[in-house]
Amino acid sequence: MNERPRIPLYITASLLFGIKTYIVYRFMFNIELDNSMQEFILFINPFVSAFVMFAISVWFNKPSRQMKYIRYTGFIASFIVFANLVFYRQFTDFITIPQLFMGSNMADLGSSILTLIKPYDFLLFIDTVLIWVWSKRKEEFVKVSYQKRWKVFVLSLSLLLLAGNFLLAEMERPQLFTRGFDREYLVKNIGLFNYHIYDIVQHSKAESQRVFADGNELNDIKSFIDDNVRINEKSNMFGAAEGKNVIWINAESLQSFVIKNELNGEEVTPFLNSLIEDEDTYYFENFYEQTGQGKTSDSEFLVENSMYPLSRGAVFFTHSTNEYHATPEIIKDEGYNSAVLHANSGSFWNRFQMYDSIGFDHFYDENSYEINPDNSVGWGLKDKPFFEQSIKHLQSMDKPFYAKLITLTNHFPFELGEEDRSIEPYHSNSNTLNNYFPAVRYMDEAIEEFFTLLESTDLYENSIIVIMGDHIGISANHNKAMSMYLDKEEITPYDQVQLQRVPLLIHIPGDGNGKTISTVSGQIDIKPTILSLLGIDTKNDIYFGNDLFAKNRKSYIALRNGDFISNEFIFTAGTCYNRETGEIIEEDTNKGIEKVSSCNEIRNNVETELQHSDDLIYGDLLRFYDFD
Ligand code: GP9
Ligand code: MN
Repeated sequence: MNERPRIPLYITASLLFGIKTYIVYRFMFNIELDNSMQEFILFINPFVSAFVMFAISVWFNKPSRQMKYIRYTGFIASFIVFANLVFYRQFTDFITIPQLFMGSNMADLGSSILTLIKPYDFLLFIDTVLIWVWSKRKEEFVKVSYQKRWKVFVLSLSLLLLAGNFLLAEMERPQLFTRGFDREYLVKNIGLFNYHIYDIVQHSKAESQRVFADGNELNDIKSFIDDNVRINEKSNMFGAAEGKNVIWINAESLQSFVIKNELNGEEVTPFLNSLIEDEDTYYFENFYEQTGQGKTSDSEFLVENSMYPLSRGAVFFTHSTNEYHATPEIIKDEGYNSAVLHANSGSFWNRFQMYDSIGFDHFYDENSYEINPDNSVGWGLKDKPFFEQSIKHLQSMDKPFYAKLITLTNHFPFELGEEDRSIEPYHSNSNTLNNYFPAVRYMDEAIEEFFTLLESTDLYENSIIVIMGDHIGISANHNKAMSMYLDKEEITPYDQVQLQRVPLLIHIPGDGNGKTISTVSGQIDIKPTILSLLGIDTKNDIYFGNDLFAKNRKSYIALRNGDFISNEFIFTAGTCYNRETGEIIEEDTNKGIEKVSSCNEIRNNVETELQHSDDLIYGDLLRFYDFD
């Protein structure tokens, strides 16, 4: 028998797993590295995490148990990497614990998920398979029961390595753990596994917040709103739509970059473009989506509550039984009847439950529609038949009503049959972006047909129609193709924020004063705007946005990750940009964001505001608030 030096299996497993994870970080996630320190931390953290994970095996006395531990741990850990990778391809983000409980949504993703899995993903399990096979062979590795001294030594070494890693991370990014709302920073500094542990701790902390809340927290929040958000004068549009129906169109994944833009010399959204020019339409060209992981549901949450969705998970899932004071509930007192129309399963995004909590009277879900293979594509009923069939529901509703129609066809992966394509796909390395254009055009045509239908009834004259893009459709994963389409050298962090603009059109038949408005604005502003248009006072309400037509509006729009857009600045990736020119004003090269002074004042406000909104939700504080 040949004499081979025998190494413990947990060492080999750690090395292989470390190399693999490093490759995934470096080449499969799109993690930004600004300096060599960050590169170094990103290089060491996979090995540290893997060692901590596998070294625990020495505590098992029986060698066979040690082997078993290493096998299963390796497999589970590989699966976690794989799941994050698939998730990342869709959301450019990492999984959070609350997200795992949105499993029913994940399952509903169906065909979308399959397009996110690549054939070469099986390579992620290669080390695990090797270790599995090797661990079953007798001679290859040291297989002994370790002495207590050795166990303690290995444990101490793990902790020391971990502490070293955290120390470097904290030096590189001060206050990483207290401010950790940017998941990419966390993953690049402490690694995927430690990030997940951090996330679990955060989750438990948030859960306990509700239990210990007693309502005293409201005083601070109320004074923050009174001092920084509330405007006391009414805008000149107050009551402009009093007594009218509100027909709200949630335009799935519609981003502003396609508006008034062309593909192969053709307009992408000819109808919306003409609607924007209409004298009855107010178009907001600097309107930002502010959603987090809850996508459509987050945009709905923002719109109805003027509060921020959560930085982790979808508030529709995590806090659907909270007390809210949302638009549908408020307008009920003014005689309004409210409904959502959406031809998808009512459990998706936990809508049944949440709509009840925010006070919608009725939900026309997929059971209220005739859906068959001929009128469906991708996610379900196509937008044209959806609008067509929705008219009769609108007609049957008690007036005045507030009705939200949620479209579906323009959803990732933007599938569309040849017969529904009025423009050809784009040509780039991203099929997602390529197919986006014909799908957007289809939605544009569907909305046009809906307008025609409305005009043939008396609904049109008696309603205002609002169209809003819910969130981005093209993630940063497609930046190469996007830069090609936009004719830019690259998509900078500044461009990325600007791509978070979604169209908002408020169409008021007979108004005649419509125009394009450039105010910096966002989804947080919708509730106060709608209520003001309907002539409803919000004196005592809790909200974080302003009437879009008001003077003296709050000067910034906060994005869910803490970035913001103000009249002067765009703050993102630790850098302060001039909003209009995109020029860098101050850069955070290395040592924390404290130095970026021009943006600092607003940054503090943004942080406080997001914190207050989170506290309201985590503590379920509105249950203590007297709105009258
Ligand atoms: C599903 C639809 C799409 O019902 O609202 O949700 P999204 O994936 O865009 O959040
Ligand atoms: Mn959506």
